[in-house]
Amino acid sequence: MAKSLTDKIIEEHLVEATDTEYALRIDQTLTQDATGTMAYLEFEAIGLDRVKTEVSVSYVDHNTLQTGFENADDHRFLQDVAARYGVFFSRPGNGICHQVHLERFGAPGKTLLGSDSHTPTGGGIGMLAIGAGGLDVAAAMAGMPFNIPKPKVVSIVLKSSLQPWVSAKDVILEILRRLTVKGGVGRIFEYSGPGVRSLSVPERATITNMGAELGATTSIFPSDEVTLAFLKAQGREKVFRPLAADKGARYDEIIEIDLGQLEPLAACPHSPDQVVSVRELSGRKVDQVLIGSCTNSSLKDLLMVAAVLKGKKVHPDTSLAIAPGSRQVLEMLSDDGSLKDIIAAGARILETACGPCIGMGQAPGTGGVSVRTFNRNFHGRSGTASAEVYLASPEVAVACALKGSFIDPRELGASPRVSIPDSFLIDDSMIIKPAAEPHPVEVRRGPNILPLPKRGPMEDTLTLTVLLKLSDNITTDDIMPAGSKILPLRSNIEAISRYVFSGIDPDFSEHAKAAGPGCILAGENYGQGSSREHAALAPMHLGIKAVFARSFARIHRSNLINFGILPIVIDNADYSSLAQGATITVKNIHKALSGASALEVFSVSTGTKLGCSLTLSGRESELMREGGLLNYLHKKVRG
Ligand code: MIC
Ligand code: SF4
Repeated sequence: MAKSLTDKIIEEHLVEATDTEYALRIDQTLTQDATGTMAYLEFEAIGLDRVKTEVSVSYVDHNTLQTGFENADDHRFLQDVAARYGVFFSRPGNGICHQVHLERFGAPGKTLLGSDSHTPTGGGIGMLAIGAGGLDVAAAMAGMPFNIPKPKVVSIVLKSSLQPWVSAKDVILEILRRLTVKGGVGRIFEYSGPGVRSLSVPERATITNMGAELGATTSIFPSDEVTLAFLKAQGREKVFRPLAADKGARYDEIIEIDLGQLEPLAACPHSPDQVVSVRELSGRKVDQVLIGSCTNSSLKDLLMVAAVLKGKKVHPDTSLAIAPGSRQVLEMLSDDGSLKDIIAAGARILETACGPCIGMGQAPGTGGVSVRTFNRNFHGRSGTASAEVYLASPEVAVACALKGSFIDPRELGASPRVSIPDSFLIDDSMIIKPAAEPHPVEVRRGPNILPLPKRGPMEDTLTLTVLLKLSDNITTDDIMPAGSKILPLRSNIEAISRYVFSGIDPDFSEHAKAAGPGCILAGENYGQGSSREHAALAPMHLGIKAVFARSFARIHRSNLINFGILPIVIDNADYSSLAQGATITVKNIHKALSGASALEVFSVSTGTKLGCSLTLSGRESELMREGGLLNYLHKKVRG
């Protein structure tokens, strides 16, 4: 039978298939510092001596602003732990995990599991690359398969090629416009068609990166002569293998996009799917432009930006800042003089890291309009609650920086032509190899790195207060905000839990602790966005035992299960009738987890039975019974 590319890679890595799930062998893992400290604490708790994957890499790119001892201590812990357990360590300053992984480790046909939701960036080079919580990545490093719900495979057929000034960002913005931030849940997007050949690997990676904003499990491009050229230029052609779907492969859905018909687009505040054409925004004043992030910080992107800026000056009322995605990109910009053009135009050069994308500096002024080449513009994520953040391509962003207001870059005249070189500058000296002998390595822990909190055994009956009633599409940034003040607390759950839901209710954590066991009531797509398991761990610490939602985002649902929080789907009528402050009783939990009978949920005030369901796979029920994934793994690995 003709197979899709997704089917082929899944088949090669299949450990087990049930009616609802695939268990996949994981070849590579990546972690970043904001999720990595927990992931390695969890790996340590599993109790193995070395990772069992082909390649595991620990990156430092999120918490690079060192305003106190915490982040530097975390970096040192991560470096020690990498040496000790057989993990490559990419030093701070070497670049953003997804960009560096694509350049130096990505390989077609391999599976990659990363503790970051934008891990699907690797799909640009033909990997099956999936984002997950840190504990799932720790399990993969311990050699355990990773389970995904059987996905729908969607074919996106690309036709013709992009017009000048239109770029890969516009392709994914167009898909977000059509499908929304919920449109990819349970799906893998597989790209094909004659338009694929016209896109370089970094452009493909922009598209697969931002597929995360669709809620997709992942996105993938074929591995072809363009992939080979990229790998050759990185001195890594040895890992190349051609990969594509068979002719006549069947898909669950098919979407066609004529690249030649696309125009420059932008996502308006406060969601990546609020997409309009840049023409419609024309003339609106822009206070700040930021270029970078794992979506758009490749050499190609920044060569384009430099070419547009050459000989010109940034508008006096607009601040332009640029964070190259990797040291390789920065060094090459410096070597060919492009960096000089960028600096001379008045741009502010930032460290090669996530930086402002995760609220590490560059917060806009009050009510400021910021145009960013990033992938998320959730309310408050920039660090300024009143800011208006737009997402757009580097071409649109740089045009706005020159003009001081929104402008369709096609108004700038002929577009500069840039292409990626035949060979990149290769210097892996900032990637430290693991120690040959693990045992002598001492793992140093700063005072902010505290042991993992534990959840007791699963209760059979729970009486819970509804601590918050929320609407649709609540993000993990809403649940567990990031930014320069809160991110340094990622290794200290007690301290970070004070900020749970703080953007919605600054006193939430106090209320939650005072109320006793609690739950959250939410609409659809609860927990969209990042993979941060702190959005489950910290609520667990505050005594939250269940989330009742209309539906859940994939990674967050898994994180809730991993930490023993019940992800219960509630029907619309009961969602509407319940109010904040209500009390809910959940009965029969153990029987429901063993499949013997259904969960029983009642509203205490009215006595009525609520329309709720708890749908877990066999494995998920088992680990819930054990009190979460860590206890379950401990048992499995140690026997
Ligand atoms: C993000 O873009 O939201 C992050 C920060 O990279 C997160 C991970 C985290 O919260 O540490 C993600 O995307 O998973
Ligand atoms: Fe870093 Fe932003 Fe990418 Fe997250 S989305 S990995 S914060 S650059």
